[in-house]
Amino acid sequence: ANQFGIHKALKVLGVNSINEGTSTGSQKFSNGDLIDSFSPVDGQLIGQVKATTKADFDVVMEKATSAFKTWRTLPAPQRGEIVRQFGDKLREKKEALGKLVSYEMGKSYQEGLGEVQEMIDICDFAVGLSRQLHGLTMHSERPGHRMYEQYHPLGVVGIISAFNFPVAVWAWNTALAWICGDVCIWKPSEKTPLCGIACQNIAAEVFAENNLPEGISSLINGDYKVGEFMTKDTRIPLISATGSTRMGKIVAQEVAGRLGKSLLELGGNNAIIVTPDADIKMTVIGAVFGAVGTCGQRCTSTRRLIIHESVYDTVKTAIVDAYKQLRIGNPLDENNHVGPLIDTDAVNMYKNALDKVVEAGGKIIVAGAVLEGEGYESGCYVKPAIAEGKPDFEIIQHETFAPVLYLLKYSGGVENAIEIQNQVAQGLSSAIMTNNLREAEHFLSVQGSDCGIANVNIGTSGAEIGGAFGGEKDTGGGRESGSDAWKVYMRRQTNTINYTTELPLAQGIKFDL
Ligand code: UN1
Repeated sequence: ANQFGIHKALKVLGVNSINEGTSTGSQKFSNGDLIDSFSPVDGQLIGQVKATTKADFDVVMEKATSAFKTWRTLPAPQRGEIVRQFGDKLREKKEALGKLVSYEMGKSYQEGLGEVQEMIDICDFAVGLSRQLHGLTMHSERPGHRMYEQYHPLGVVGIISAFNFPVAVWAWNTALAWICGDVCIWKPSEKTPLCGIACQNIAAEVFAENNLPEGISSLINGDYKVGEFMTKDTRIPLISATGSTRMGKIVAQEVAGRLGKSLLELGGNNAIIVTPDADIKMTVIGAVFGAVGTCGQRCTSTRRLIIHESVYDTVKTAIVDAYKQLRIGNPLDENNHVGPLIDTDAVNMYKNALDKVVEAGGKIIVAGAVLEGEGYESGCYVKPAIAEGKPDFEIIQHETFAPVLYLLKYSGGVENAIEIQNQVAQGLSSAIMTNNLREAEHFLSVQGSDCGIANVNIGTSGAEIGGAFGGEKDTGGGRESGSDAWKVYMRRQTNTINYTTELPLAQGIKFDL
């Protein structure tokens, strides 16, 4: 991989062969076992990270709690200025970080850069927002009274992120939480711990340059047990977790048990509806990128195409042809479209999905395969596959985090396609390809898509940071990133002020003494 400048990137990012996995900023320490980070690109050991022990975590909590007392008193626009500096550092290190994301996670270098761009964009968004943490004013029912609401920071925010967006999802959370006056503790996926080290190094530099206390940004590392340090800790009012529905249900119960808040961004089972009025060329681009981009490992990846019977064969042929053009290989080589899956467990899930769809009576129309030979030594490279099936097949109800696309046929009106689309447990992203206004509006209406994201003439993946990101049902209900997602990182307070010499009671109650 070094021909692609990986060693230089690691150096720029301050990632060593052995790294302290616990950090409160410039202070780094860690007493847990070593976590290995192997690249799915070439199977090489990139580096190791020392996991966080409970005792290490207690130090982090102490620093975070005390840093919060300082950070919350900084005016929000000044906090925005710190986030602006962080965004500038990300711009400087964009190529290096994009490369590490690509090498450690396996997505294409272009997508690695795109992910860092999302971090930069959310910083810009947060900087502007730092002057717009608006509440409302209300009219009091009593004379000489004023009522308004204001937003205060929550405190320590715990972030648990997944391997597939190893840096951006942290930034969506942390940039907003910071301008809101919160301090953050981040546990990245144990499959991409070096991305965590790199990001924390960048953040630590900014806080140190501004003489801000340790603990505004902290990093912990390890498996779900380290995540539990946070979910069980009553000093953490909000846990933001991204990952599988299985993980989300455990986190939600743990956090709800202590009446904490959780922000969940879990699995998707995203579909594109292709109607008789679809632009086929656009459909093919949207569907193919959605299904094979990031090797099918986005929570917004396209898993199902629900195609009208009248255009079914045309769409099928066009997509099968497009799959023939796909180049699979080292994602750092910009000639390739598709990189590896994250690890061999993921490869097994991919193989299992293909077996299951055949067992259920489905038909494979683009065969899958685990690639072997030169360049594929890691054992993580697979061929994107397409299968035809029925909407209610068990396996099609599941999110398989791999490039397996299911083609489903519908007949009659668009409402039939919408019914198929909505009949899965997940509700993240959805799309319709149509030039028919009635169909598009129906899809967006109350009787339409039940997902958090519903697009017209765009695929399911690649949402912009400016909108609220998240979904319903098994997707967890959380919203991150743009719009008013910031509100979840703050506590709301309603204030009523009496500027008279009387004390009239609300609801007209008389209480004479
Ligand atoms: C994720 O897969 O967890 O919409 C996030 C997209 C990206 C974010 C995906 N902007 O595909």
